[in-house]
Amino acid sequence: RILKRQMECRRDIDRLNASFIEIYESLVLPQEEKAKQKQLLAVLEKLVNREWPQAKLYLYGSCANSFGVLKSDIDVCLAIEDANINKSEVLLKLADILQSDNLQNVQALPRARVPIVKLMDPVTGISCDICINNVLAVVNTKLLWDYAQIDVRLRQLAFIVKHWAKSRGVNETYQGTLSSYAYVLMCIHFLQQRRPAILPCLQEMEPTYSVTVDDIKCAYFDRVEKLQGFGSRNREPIAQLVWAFFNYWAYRHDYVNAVVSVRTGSIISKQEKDWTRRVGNDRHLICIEDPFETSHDLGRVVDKHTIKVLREEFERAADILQYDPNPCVTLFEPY
Ligand code: 3AT
Ligand code: MG
Repeated sequence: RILKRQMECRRDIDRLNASFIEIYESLVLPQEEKAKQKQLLAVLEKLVNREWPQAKLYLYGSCANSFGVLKSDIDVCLAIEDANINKSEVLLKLADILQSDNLQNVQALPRARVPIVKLMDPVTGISCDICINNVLAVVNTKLLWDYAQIDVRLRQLAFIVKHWAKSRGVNETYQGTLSSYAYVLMCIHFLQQRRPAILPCLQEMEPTYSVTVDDIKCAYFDRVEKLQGFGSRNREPIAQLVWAFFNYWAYRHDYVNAVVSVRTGSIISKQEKDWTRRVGNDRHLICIEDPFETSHDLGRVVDKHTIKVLREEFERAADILQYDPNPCVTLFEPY
């Protein structure tokens, strides 16, 4: 009887694994979408360089960190080296330039937390946000991209977690839940912590890439092609990792004391970061350290109401994966 039960279990995991891989593949951005993004970037570059010949445009966020799902907007950073520029003026000028071309819905938001110009390109149908000199975001985009090259299970896990978070309405920073960037960092950290580890800690290795941005030194090992197969001693399939990820955030994470840190590849203490009490609006109820801007807690948007929502969602997901006969459907049910 025991053997029969074990074989059934095995079959269940195999089936669940196949379903998760299918979901992952359905979310991955097709090549032709990427080509369209490049095409739009080239159009924008031409327009921008007429006004600012030295300026450069960079893609960042999910269109460049390899965690982009179908139908994401693209994030563009306009980098102007001149230290004397006034960001709001540049933003308004940029909106003017774009408006006079045939781009649609051009809108400058100079007072947003990250000031941007929004637009829609009618040729490709792509919407786009352009910010100015947000170079740190370009660098953290590269870090995420580099991690994704090491083991395919990172992308699989992160796509499933992002898809879950969007379906369940817990991917809205302005409503007090977490950003996609925060979820990807949680996935990287989780895979750094598996035993055997599936991902290394790139910032603890001999740096091969180093830049200083806004007085922050960003350095890490970026020859990731040398790390192919790093996680191969760990043979956990994606279904098991998804289950363990939600189980960790539902029942095992120490919300009182622990900070998740991709920079060190470990858990560090709130005490050490002085994140033990509320300062202004930062409550530090779930702590995720930014890998470069280490004073920045990506969980600071979470308040005493939304922490409950989040934890209930983690528990719901963990319980579904444990007990539900058809978890791949229930997990992503709209809230
Ligand atoms: P979506 O597919 O658009 O949901 P994304 O990876 O593009 O995911 P966001 O649109 O939330 O994520 O953010 C765009 C990029 O901006 C991702 C990251 O490089 C940077 N970023 C976002 N939030 C922060 C933050 N709080 N601190 C530093 N960088 C951030
Ligand atoms: Mg984005």
